[in-house]
Amino acid sequence: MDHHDTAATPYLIGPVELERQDERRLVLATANGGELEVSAWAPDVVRVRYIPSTRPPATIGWALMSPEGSPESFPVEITFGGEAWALSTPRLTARVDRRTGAVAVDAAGHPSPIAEDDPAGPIREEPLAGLPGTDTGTHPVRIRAAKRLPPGAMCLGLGEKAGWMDRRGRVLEMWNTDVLPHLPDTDPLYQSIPFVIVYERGRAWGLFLHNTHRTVFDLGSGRPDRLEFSADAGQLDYFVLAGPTLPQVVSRFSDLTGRMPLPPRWALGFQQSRWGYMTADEVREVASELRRRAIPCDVIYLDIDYMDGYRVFTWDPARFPDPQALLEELRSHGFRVVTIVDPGVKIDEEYPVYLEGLESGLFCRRADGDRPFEGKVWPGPTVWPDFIRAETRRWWGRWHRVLLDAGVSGIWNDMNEPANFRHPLPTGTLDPGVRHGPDAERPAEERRELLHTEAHNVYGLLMSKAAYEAQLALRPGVRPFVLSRSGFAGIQRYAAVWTGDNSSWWEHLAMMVPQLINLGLSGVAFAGADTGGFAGHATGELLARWTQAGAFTPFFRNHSAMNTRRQEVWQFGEHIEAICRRAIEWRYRLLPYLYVLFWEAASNGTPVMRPLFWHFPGDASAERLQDEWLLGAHLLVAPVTQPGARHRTVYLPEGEWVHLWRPLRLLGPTHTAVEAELSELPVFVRAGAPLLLGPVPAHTGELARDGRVSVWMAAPSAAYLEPSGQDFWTWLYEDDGESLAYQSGEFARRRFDAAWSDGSGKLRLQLSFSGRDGRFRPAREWLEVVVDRVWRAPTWVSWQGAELSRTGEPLRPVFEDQANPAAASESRWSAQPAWYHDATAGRVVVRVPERPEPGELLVEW
Ligand code: MIG
Repeated sequence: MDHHDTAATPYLIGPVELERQDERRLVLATANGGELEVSAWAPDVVRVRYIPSTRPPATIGWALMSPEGSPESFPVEITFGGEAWALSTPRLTARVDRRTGAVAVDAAGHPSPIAEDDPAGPIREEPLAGLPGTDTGTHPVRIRAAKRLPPGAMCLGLGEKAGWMDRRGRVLEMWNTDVLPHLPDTDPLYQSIPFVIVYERGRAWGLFLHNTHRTVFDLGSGRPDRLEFSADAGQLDYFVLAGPTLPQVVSRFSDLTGRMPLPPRWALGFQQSRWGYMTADEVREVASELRRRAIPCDVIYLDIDYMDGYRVFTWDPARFPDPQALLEELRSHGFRVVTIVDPGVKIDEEYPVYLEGLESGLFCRRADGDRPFEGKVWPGPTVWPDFIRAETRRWWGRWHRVLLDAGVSGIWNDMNEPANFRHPLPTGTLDPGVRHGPDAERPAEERRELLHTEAHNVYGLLMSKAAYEAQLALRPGVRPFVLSRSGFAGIQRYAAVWTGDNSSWWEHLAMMVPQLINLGLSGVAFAGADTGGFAGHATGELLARWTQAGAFTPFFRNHSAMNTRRQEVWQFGEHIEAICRRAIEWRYRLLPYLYVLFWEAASNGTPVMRPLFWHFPGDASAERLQDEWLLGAHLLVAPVTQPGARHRTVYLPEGEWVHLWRPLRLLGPTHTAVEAELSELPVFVRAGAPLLLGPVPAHTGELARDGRVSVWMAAPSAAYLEPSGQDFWTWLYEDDGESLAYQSGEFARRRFDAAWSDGSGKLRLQLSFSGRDGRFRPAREWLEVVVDRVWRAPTWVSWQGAELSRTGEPLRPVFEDQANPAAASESRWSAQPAWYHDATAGRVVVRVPERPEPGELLVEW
């Protein structure tokens, strides 16, 4: 390989020469002694790696599901056309300019190249002084790359960052940090997901920077037409996901970094937490208030005060004298308990966790020797487990027995950036030279020691992996639950994420929406913010509005900080309590629908909480919205995020929309002012689209014996129907909600197709049920179909082709009922399916037998 004099050319890495190629990969020698590698990971995903002449080792693939490429087989062609090399798949061609080394990708569905390098300087290097080298014995170099950013495009994704949805114009850093408060430009926060989606009018491509060091994205700040990114050390390793649609990019990202496994159903319920439940009796009191006031709730969290002097995996003997009895008692009232686990281990010569870890050498090591690095967190002087090592993860996992044996159902991993009080906030963490690893679970070439600078951003990810795997090992067959503050790309495989220490500010209620939307687009479907706000004092109105909105987010937990005003939903008087109860009840009614969304997210990475343009690509008004979202395809949520507001503007995209609670129907696209009394959140449902609603339980445990469900639709109006009619569909997916048996066929799944047509002045619904797949038997005798907003009695109702008779006895829809096993199995309506028209409520309720066979229901009026 001949070396070019870099001073003689404006291009650091060009010209490039062919070094070698194999089936899916092209390796080029760069002018400055490095290597540029371009390979096809999937038909629509290309990976680019630049390895500088210092030859830093490859990124350890903790974030990646399948480093070598997706398992599908597809043809790859590599050609050289004189000026450029080209690597082509059926969906894209990645070109490398011979003279400059610049990369660009032509991809199906994109009119111009994507991920196109700045030809003036595709890659730059900056020596970084002051940091010790890696095992190559050289000093690290920071590498920068720059891509062209098309003028109208937004920059989405990048995890939970503060601020608005479109990150364009900002400089964002990936370095997990414990920080409070979250101002609009506070950066970084707790999570690092170095994945950006460039989106414009229905077309999207993504770039995942696979490097765990501190990385920085300049999203058109320094230069409006440039997307620059840099990594402090290591290789420049990135994936371009070509789309061309947003769902394709996000789904591919979930192939690359994994998907959320189906969580236990109880984790979808309402959850109550507070830093400051000091004693077992205080926890009992919270639990009994929730039940006494009929506030449905599934989970109570124990924050750091349950521990003995903040020693992880202990219980305070005076304040929590008999955890097992406490948890049993709570369980008998339907409460699960999730305990916080902090990584900092107290230095205490009488504390077995410390002694064991020390003896086995499982703590993070100082730069200057094998002694553990010491710092300070809640317990005082602490050391940190080295989660980079598989043996530490297993050892830590075994300690979870202390909690699981007491009856704990899930683990809440906090402070895992990791935070260190010895260095002042906001950057307080371990020293850069602290040593980690190697990870014995990685392939041989990745088993190496690394510095904290490289391990930092994956510390929380690997701690969560430990907590997740511990639950699988100690409680086989039961779905784990982990909630994590910190993470890296791939965190969704192990944990749900909450957005950390927000404040009880209206601004943070508003910010929750773009934060959670972007987390969803970054692979994290199961995410939420502290409802009511963590820091500062909530007001009743803020809590009401936040509870209404939180009920429609994937993870729904009321949490607040010590020394703030108490903010359980009854703390602001009966009026606010009633508003919150109603919102929480709706959360529970919607669980059958929500569960299907979680199952979809687990199957293909589709976010539960979606921006409007997910379903309405190309709608310019939808594209800029971040004060509304879609929960699944059919439910549009428009939270009120200003004090005193009693109406708000709602944008409804194309189609007919019906207010979930008001007699209001609107034809989109439209901007409309909608009333929103304090008691009411504007929520719209697509007319004609099936929702799945259930009864309201005190907690999800009651649903195991009451599987009643309503397939609920708001009738579209004949006036707005397309002449050819209109079709909507949904899955109904169910299982036991708790075990892993669904993986071996213990589930029930069927599809409902609703076809609406206008037949000579009569509106007609044909609802087809597919046969029920799977071996799970839902706990119900009847399947209920409700057609709402029907004021005239039907003239014809048939099931399986035979006319159904109208019953004289009113049928009350299941979602107006409390969960109740007796009601689920009762056969009051004889063995006959029947229907009822409630003229006052304006709805038709039909009950047909729950059978595995396909079915067909016709309703005409
Ligand atoms: O330094 O455990 O984000 O949810 O209540 C604060 C106490 C430590 C930060 C978490 C918060 C939790 C709090 N923790």
